[in-house]
Amino acid sequence: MWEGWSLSMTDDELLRRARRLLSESESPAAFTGAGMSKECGIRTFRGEEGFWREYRAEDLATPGALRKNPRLVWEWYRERLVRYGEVEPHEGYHALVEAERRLGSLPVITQNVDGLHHRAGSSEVVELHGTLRTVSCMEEPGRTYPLEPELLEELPPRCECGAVLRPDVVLFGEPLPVEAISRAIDLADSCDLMLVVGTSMVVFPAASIPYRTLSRGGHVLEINPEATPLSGEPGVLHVSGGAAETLPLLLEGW
Ligand code: BV8
Repeated sequence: MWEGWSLSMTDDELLRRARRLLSESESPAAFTGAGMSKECGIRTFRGEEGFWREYRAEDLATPGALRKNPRLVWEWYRERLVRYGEVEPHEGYHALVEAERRLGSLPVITQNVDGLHHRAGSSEVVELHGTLRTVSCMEEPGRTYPLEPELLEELPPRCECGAVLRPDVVLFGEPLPVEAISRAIDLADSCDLMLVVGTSMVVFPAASIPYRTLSRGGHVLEINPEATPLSGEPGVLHVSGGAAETLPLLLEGW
């Protein structure tokens, strides 16, 4: 039942409500975006540092850019991959794993391709926007290789057949993997609480997932230092804060 959370609540009261929502949840799920990895030192897409050189993700993460300038697109992905190898999951990731242990399950639906939820130990990670763990031949799409660092010594990486290899991420204008979006929809439709962490809620169809939970009377606990289009929706408790410091706070006292 939506009691309505007045915005005049103190931070302590907000945290107390947030802790209660999480600790009393019988079927929680999490939905994360680039902000989840910000305190690992990985840039977000649309924050102040959302540009890479003079490009935006929407310019680079497209099939056209990959065909027209595969070297440039791979320079961007290689830089990100190198960064992923330099960082560790922060306390917020481990808090999600601890919450999973206490609650029995906490599937994580993520838009991120940095693999940090896997490394932190979450049991189920649904990668809506694909992965950088593997690459595929652009001429023979079924031909997939693990993305080993030596593949990136020469850019763009090439298949044994000579064609350019593409990262197995979902580029703009491409459909999401059927299995991932179906599983995400099932989770959104069956969870009583969705923890939404570090996403600007602007990329669709991924951003429609938390709305599904709300539309069925589920609650959303949003962790983000900024407000998003989701923040003011009925059924959403927005806690303004960073993932690394806020998620561990939610585990206190229960
Ligand atoms: C599709 C690839 C159709 C891998 C990504 C107009 C309106 C609406 C939609 C569209 C439109 N025009 C086009 C579209 C569709 C388009 C889209 O949504 N565009 C947007 C930009 C308008 N969507 C698509 O193209 C999708 N495909 O629609 O296909 C179709 C269907 C059938 C058949 C054929 C075609 C595909 C979208 C997937 C694109 N690929 N990634 C990669 O390189 O990473 S998207 C990219 O954006 C990443 O995955 C990223 O995760 C995702 C979303 O961004 P966020 O994660 O939210 O990150 P952002 O930087 O935006 O925000 C960070 C947040 O963190 C902020 O809120 C910030 O306040 C917060 N934060 C900061 N610090 C912290 C923090 N939070 C917590 N703690 C902190 N410390």
